[in-house]
Amino acid sequence: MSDRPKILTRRRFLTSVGVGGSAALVAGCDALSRSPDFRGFLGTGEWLSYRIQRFVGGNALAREFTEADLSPDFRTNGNTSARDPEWRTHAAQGFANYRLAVDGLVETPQALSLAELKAMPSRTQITRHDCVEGWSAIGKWTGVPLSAVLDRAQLSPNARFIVFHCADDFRGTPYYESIDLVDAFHPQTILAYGMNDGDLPTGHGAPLRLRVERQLGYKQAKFIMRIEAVASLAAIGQGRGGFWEDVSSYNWYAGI
Ligand SMILES: Nc1nc2c(c(=O)[nH]1)N[C@H]1C(S)=C(S)[C@@H](COP(=O)(O)O)O[C@H]1N2
Ligand SMILES: [Mo]
Repeated sequence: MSDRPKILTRRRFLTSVGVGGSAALVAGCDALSRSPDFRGFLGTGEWLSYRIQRFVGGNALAREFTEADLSPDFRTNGNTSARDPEWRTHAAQGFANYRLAVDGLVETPQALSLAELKAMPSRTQITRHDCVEGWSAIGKWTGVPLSAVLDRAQLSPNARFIVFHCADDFRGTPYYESIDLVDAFHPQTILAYGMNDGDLPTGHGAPLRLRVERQLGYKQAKFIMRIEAVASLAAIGQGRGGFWEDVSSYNWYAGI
């Protein structure tokens, strides 16, 4: 059986539903849409793009590249170091005593050393980083799938979002980011401790940074100290799911 009719049907469907139709169709089909704090801070267009990308794209993979595509110079952006005293102590000790805290709505909170993280399953991927400011770079990232870390901590049934607390700040306001569980368990979502076959450089977020490959640069949290599972983002920062979301109204869902 050919799958051509299916494709045609889907294409016809996609071109035939208007914005109103899509909105009606995508609304209400899962628990997320019943989360008032979540719906409340997404703009109408952002909410639609989130729902349509989830509905059409499903768990699609971001494009992966080859060694030949690697950018000779992957620039840094945002903070290139952190002020948190705990992070500074760890940095001075080569992160030998660093522990990633995994807590919040989990059955078994964790405090994982880099050695423990490196002993877990690992994934290496060559992907393109797209910054909202208009530059892109291709890099090779190695890390532990976030899913493996979350499985180890055992999410509670009411966990809905994963929050990444970072060691750096802008004028005293800590950097943080958050993603939903679809992205958290996506196979290309990793906590990277390696870049381009070496340790993750300080400027790129040592010792650990997020790669969530289907979203823009500001979601790729650097200098991660703590991962928190929550049911709602309302009580974190100013409640919009991330530093730039709070201070500059960036979209929480920054799908590429
Ligand atoms: N903790 C933290 N994470 C961060 C930032 C930051 O300033 N602090 N900047 C973000 C932005 S806007 C981009 S484009 C990327 C830059 O990553 P790079 O420095 O590895 O290029 O990190 C993102 N993650
Ligand atoms: Mo960015």
